[in-house]
Amino acid sequence: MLKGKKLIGHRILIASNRLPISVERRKGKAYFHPSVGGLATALSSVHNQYQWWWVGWSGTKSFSKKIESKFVSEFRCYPVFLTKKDIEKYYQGFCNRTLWPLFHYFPRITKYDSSEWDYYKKVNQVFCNRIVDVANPDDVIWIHDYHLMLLPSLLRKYLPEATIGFFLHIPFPPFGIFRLLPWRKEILNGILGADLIGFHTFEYSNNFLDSVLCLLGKDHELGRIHNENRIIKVGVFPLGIDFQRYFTAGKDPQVNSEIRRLRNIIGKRKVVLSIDRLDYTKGIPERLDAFNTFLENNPKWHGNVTLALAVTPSRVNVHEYQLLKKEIDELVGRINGKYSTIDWSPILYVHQTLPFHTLAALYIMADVALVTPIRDGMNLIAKEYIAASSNGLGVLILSEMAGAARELGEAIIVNPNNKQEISDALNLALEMSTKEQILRNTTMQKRLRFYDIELWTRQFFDQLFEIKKLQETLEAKLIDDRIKSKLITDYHKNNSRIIFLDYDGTLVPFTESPRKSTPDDKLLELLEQLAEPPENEIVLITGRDRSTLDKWFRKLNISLVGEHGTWIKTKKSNSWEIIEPLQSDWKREIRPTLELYVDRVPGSFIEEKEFSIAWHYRNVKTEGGELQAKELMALLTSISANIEIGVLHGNKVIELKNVGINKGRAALRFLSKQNPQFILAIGDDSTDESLFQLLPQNAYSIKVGIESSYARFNLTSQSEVVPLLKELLNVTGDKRR
Ligand code: GDG
Repeated sequence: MLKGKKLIGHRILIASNRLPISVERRKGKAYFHPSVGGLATALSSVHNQYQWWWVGWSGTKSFSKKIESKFVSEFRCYPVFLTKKDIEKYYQGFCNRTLWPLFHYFPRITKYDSSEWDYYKKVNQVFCNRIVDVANPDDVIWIHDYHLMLLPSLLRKYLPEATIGFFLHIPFPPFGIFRLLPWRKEILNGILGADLIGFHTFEYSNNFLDSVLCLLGKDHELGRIHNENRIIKVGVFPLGIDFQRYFTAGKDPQVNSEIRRLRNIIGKRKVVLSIDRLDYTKGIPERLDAFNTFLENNPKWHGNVTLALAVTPSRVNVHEYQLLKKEIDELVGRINGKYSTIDWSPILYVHQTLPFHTLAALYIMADVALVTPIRDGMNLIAKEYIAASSNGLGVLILSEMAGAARELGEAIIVNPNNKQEISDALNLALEMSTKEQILRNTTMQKRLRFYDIELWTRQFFDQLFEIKKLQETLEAKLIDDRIKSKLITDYHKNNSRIIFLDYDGTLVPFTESPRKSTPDDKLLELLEQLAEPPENEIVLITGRDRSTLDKWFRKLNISLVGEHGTWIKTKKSNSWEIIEPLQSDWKREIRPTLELYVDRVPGSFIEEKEFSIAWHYRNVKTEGGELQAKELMALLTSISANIEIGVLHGNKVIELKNVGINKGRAALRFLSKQNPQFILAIGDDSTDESLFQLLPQNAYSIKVGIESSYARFNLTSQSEVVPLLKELLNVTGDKRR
């Protein structure tokens, strides 16, 4: 396993649907050429800098050993072979007819076909097998995009220690849309096999985290999720470009001669540029409609402006794309038919993949770039256009629905469905002063130059290694036999001991209702045995109210702390004492809000204690519980802003209590009086952190669950707590063991 080390010297295995190189056979000869597309273009510039290897579909179902070895030796690519049926069902089917529209917020055209889903699973397994075949133990595996969302977890089964990153290039839809997918949980669990999961924007990562919470019940802390005994991280990495490549393109003689050639065709007219892959998410018909509105409203521009419309062929075998192509052809024909004169056509239209020098020439020439996708993960065209403007001229009109709009705020931002707004933006852009153009563009360029593709890659790997390191740290904190035997020896060696034990989630598992978590005889007996040696002080420190604690534990010779540190009853005093005089009238104001949520969320209920009040939603059957909890949390935080009340989001419960009251403070009462030589504290909840935090270095503080904590050690699960306590007793030679 790669242990928190740097990238250099490690192979990086990139897995993506397509290899960056395709092979084509013509007249018995094989021709290799680079693939066009966001990911291939973006990574090609850094591909050669590291020890990068690529695993992906080769474009065919097989080819000769000779070609395969050329792929490996010359291009560092391991081809994956897929059959015609695989491509039809997995790629054209599940990827393009299900995931692509759904993830781009087009649920109405999304198809759900279980046989296509079966192929999606199959192909992900094919990729997995190929990677398992070629991966070295120290390789870093970087999986890209929606075609391979099951791959992280599949790989994790075969390579449990592997370092795996996953990046999604398209949007992740809001929970309300994602939940429509019949295989939603499988997809989430598939992605969660990665150590680091990256998205272009906060919106997408929040959508993903919402879905993980609502569908799998897993919450996050600063993007960190606890998944199957591993901490993993969700982060935001807006994809950058190879800035210098575009910024210096104007110096290339081939680009310059292309500019001259195009100028001859277009003349002195202003150029509005539109370049996209042929896709309904890119909003091409809507853009043409808006251009029509612009011509309608602005006769002064007739004959003076040309829309250079380049549509790159894509998914040519998919019916919807063929229909879209037809629609665009017709719209262009209609607009040109309506406005053309003998020496001017408003739209110059090409449907082909342009060579780089033509693309760069168009970027440099264009007075305006009209980039108005209906929904787009990022959109690199917008960034490339700005980067190519070495003289600072040109105006970008950008859809607010593109991820790139988060970074390119100096562009004219528009709603892609608002024809009038786009028409006005065109007017504004065509008349913008050069001074303002330069001001806007240089600001954006500064950002793009800094946050380029290299930094993007580096930041992704830095965070990947960071989370790996955290996993190692937590692994090292896991109580193993060595730590356990030291704990037992220390317990045995010292003759003044204090043991703090949380109750729910620590001594007993969570149940549907707090009332059902009654301690059984075995647990009571264990506590009694622990409390028996006179040198032991056992403190049960919990969020429970004092009457419940009395009912369950009054016969035991132990101290009790209730309501997270509000009430203390020491074994000597035998009466409850409040930690400080507290107010409780605020509960009257808060209760109606909680009652509203009890009405709204079936299965939730209120638990009221003397100085705290809690809303439980453990029994809520629908996924909505977590969303409602989030909403309630936000509401309560704002309601309680001006009163001395803290709002805590615990395990399936939201609890309000007086500020400054916590388990740590209550524990101090015991520690300051007794000065024990041996301290043990075990708890599973965020409320236990205040206790862990104040304990001395040599104390045994144990967090139940593999999560970051102030505790020195971790136990994997609640079921290990009672056995650990029993082991302590066994060594002391307790007579009733
Ligand atoms: C996905 C997401 C996200 C395009 N036409 C030609 C050509 N291109 C190059 C461009 C650019 C890339 O292809 C297209 O980038 P987009 O960002 O528009 O991306 P998608 O292909 O839709 O890809 C997208 C991207 O992944 C990256 O994460 O931004 O949101 O959908 O680099 O320059 N290049 C050449 N000729 C063309 O005709 N040479």
